[in-house]
Amino acid sequence: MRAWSHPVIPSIPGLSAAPRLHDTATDSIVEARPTDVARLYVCGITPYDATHLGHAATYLAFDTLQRVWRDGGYRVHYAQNVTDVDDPLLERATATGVAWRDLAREQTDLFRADMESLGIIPPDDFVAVTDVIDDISAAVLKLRQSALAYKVPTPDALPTPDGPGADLYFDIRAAERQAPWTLGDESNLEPGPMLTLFAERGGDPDRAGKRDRLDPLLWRAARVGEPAWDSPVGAGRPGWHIECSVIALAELGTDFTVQGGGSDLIFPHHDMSAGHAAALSGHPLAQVYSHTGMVAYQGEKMSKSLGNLVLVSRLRAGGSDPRAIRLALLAQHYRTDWEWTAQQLVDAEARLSAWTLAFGPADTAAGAAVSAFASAAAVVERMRAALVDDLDTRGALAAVDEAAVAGVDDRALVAAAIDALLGVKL
Ligand code: 5CA
Ligand code: ZN
Repeated sequence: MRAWSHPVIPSIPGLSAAPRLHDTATDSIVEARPTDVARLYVCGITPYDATHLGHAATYLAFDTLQRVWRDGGYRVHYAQNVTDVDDPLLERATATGVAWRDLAREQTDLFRADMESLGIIPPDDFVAVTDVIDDISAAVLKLRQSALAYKVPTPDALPTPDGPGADLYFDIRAAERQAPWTLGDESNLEPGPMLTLFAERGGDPDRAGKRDRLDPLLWRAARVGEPAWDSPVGAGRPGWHIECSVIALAELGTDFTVQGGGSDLIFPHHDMSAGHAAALSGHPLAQVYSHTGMVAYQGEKMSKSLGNLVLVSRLRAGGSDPRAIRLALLAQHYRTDWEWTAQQLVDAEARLSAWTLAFGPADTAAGAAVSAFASAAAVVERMRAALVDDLDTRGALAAVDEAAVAGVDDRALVAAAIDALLGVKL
């Protein structure tokens, strides 16, 4: 599927080191050093409501990672899915009387426009689940043939030519014996909280007939009034986690450099996607599992289901400069949970003005200090050192803030570094 246009990224003298990133699987800081090309997968949106600042913060974190890799001389291969058929989207479409495909198309278009306005690097492969249903059903069939998928009686499923339709589940215990996976050893997690998270995040621990309460759905058999596709595992549609395993493996192969997303996806989504991928390929899905903190608003995680949203499109329509939105998000550490306030945007606008005055094109900088003497090259190195240190954007911002006060010997170099590394064109 078409993504959105690529920002123009200048190159700057010198090279970043390979970034060090927090890895959720080992809870340690590791070097995300690509062997050849840096291969990145970031879980995409479920397009039933518009892009909010939580989404933007997550995609911006992985945009920053890509900028650091590129600055280090690495090529990047980036893939992202769009969950354009899933329960929350179908429920919203029914509730609002819109055809689910139209809802998905409209919201994906809005997401593209929001990402482009924020200068986010687009994925090379932007893959809608509805475009790869055959690949997903083939993967489910393979799991079934390896005895890692099983049927659960499904009285409300439509009958198939071969008998009653049935949902298919992944057998986590059997899969663990056959191909243990990296991110999750969910048997080590406390069962209570894990069951709660599973139920809150699309799972069905109380479904009768499952072998383990945490076994996730792989394939949902066709029901009256629900979208379904014919397939070798019966008419139906994919479960959630398998889509990301299949798309990531197809586009990036196994053992790719970084699997990313918000921390709300650690369990069960990334755990189960890693499990499916290991079962399908015999290899770990990724080398590093990287997760962003949750952006809150009005005291709760910003989420489409709660409706406490600050939409990127609404801020833009209200006249906010997308560069200021970007700077407001970069002023937070990507791994920390934080709460959005309008003041953060005011502060970011002030920062953007100060930077424009100090480093922007000369005509807007009339009146700025001319006698300045911090080394621009040293500022760039400070920015690089901060960013390779687990994407410390706040450190990079502080380096630029100080230089804006002191003045530098090469304004254009700092402006180019702000553009290349932070994605802000002054
Ligand atoms: N389609 C699935 C992933 S396969 C999904 O989670 N979609 S989503 O639209 O709910 O979220 C898209 C991305 O934004 C995910 O990486 C998610 O972790 C992240 N995200 C969602 N809400 C927030 C938030 N409040 N703060 C930070 N990141 C968020
Ligand atoms: Zn995903």
